[in-house]
Amino acid sequence: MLQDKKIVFSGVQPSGNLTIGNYLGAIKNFSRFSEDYKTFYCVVDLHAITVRQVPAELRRRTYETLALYMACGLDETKNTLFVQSHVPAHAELGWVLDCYTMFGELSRMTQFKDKSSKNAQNINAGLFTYPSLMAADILLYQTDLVPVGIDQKQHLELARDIAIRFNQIYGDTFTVPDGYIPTDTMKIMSLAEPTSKMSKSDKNPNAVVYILDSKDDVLRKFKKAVTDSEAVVRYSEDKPGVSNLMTVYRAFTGKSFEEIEREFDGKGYGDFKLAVGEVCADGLAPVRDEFARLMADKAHLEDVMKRGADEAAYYARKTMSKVRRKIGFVN
Ligand code: ATP
Ligand code: LTN
Repeated sequence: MLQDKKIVFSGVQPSGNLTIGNYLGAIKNFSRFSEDYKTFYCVVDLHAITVRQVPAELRRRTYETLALYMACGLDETKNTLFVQSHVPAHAELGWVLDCYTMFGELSRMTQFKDKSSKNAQNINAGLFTYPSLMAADILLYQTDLVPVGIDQKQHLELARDIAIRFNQIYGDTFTVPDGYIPTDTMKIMSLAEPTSKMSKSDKNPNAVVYILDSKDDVLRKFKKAVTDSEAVVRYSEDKPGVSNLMTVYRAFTGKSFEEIEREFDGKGYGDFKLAVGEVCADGLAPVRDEFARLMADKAHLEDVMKRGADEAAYYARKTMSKVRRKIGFVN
């Protein structure tokens, strides 16, 4: 046993500007584990290239994603922050696990179906085997808990299945991980199309609020958000637009849905949307400021990623040597 604490691992792709969905559904929750767990938070650049990236942008976004982790409260001395491609064991274990993942399993992944319909001209093998690389990320660190949004639940279940399968063949090798999916903010919806997930790769600029948007942009986007014709602030499945705005408002204020309904009783959507925009912009302001400060010091970011990769590689090596031995590779 390397250490007594349980292990947390999660990753975010440097594939676009991060949204309030990434923030509320994932990153904001990461820091709650820093004290009681050994935490690994990774910028998953190997996953990002399953969709074509502009090299200079990928590089910039890798720095930005790391800086955002830190701006969202992840202290580099309490969390291992690193870039996936800096630890080659991810790719190595990814290949091994490809050989223990079934074609049929990968074919059932809804993210693959969704992304291949959106990238019909580039349905590459990496997009297909994305989930076994994600399983490698998780299993490499003997992870106990994986905080993610609900869209990743299916991938997580596959990671568990792969771990169980491998353990059944070779004896206990991997910890079987559990997901940690925050029920209150697990899926923030698009402002333009509130029945689909807010996604950083959405082409419609009004659908998505980015963590780094200016206050004016945040206010404008919420003002334009699609609602309904009832003009009553009430949480209900048949009011996806209003319910999504209430979820955002609740996340930034800590108020319950009942309190929010009372607060806006008799008021129109105009007042409500303005209030949601205000709390969101104000809640993000400290993150934006800290981000700007961190991005101004590239050398520090490079130092953080270097130390993170060294530490991650140490843990990864332990698992890989066990895996190699069990499979029958010559040492
Ligand atoms: P893309 O749009 O490029 O597929 P993404 O916005 O889903 O990307 P990822 O890097 O794949 O972003 O996800 C990072 C984390 O953010 C994951 O844990 C994911 O579950 C979470 N997440 C992403 N979008 C949302 C959302 N709208 N609501 C809640 N959580 C989200
Ligand atoms: N697939 C995830 C990103 C991701 C991840 C991981 C999350 C890659 N590897 C390991 C948790 C654990 C996504 O698309 N959001």
